[in-house]
Amino acid sequence: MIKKSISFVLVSAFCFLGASTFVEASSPMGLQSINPVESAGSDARSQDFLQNSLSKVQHVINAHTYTDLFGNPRFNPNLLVRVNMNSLILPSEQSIRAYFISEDANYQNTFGMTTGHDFSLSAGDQATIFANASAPPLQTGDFVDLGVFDKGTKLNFFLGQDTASNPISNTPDEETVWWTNQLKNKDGAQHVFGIAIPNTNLLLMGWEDLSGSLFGLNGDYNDLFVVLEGVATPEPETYLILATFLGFVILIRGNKRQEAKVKS
Ligand SMILES: [Ca+2]
Ligand SMILES: [Ca+2]
Ligand SMILES: [Ca+2]
Repeated sequence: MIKKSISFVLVSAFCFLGASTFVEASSPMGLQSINPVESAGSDARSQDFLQNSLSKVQHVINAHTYTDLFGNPRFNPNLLVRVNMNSLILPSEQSIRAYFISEDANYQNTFGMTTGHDFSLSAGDQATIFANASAPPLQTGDFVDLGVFDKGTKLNFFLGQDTASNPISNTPDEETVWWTNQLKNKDGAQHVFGIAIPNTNLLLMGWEDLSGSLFGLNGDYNDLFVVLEGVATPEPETYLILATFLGFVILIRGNKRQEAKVKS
C-alpha cells in the first residue's frame, strides 16, 4: 500500500515536471533539433523582443494582410516590400535567433533550416527549429537560437508539410517540403514571403503549407509566421519586379506594332 502511494506520488511528480517542460514532437522526418525551443521572455534578448519588436512585427503582418471574397485573411505583401528569400547570405558574422509568432494552419508543420548548397534532409541531421510549428505547443515569442554563422553563409529554411502530426511514418522524401529557394520545391511554387521589419534587424517570413497545385494563386501565406533576428535585409525581389516591367514593355511594344500594322 505504501509502495503504491509512493509510486503514485512519483508518477504525479513526473507528470507535473513533464507539463512544465517543453513538449516537442519527436524528430519529424528523422531529423534532430538544432537547439531546444525556449520560452518567450526567458532571457533579456527575448524580453526585449516582446517589449520592443513584437508590436512592429504584428503591425507589418496586419498591414500586408487583406480579407478575401470568402472572408479569409491572406498575407500578401506587394513586390516592392518582399525580399528575395533565396539570397539570405550573411554580410558579416551573425548570431541568429528564430521567434515563433503565430500559425493559421490545419497541418502540423515542421520548420527548419540548412546552410550553403545543402537541400537534402537525411535522418539524423540537426535541421529542425520548430519540430511542431503549431500553437499549442508553441506560444508567441518562443524562440530557438540557431547559432553563430560565418560571414558569407547562405541560409536555407524549409517548412515540412504536416510532418509533425505523424513523425514516425514520415521520411525525408521531400515531396512536400517547401524551401526558401523556390527552385527546390517539387511543385515549383513560391511558399514563403519575406519582409524586413523597418528599422530593425528582423526579417518576417510568412509560409504557405499547401501544394501550389491546390492553392493556385490564392495561398494565404499565414500557415506560419516566423521572425529571424540578426539577418540583415537581403535584396528585394528585384528580378521579379524587373521581369514584370519587361513584360509590360514587351506588351506595350507589341500592341504598338499591331496598331501600326492596322494603320498601314
Ligand atoms: Ca494549427
Ligand atoms: Ca495556407
Ligand atoms: Ca492558413
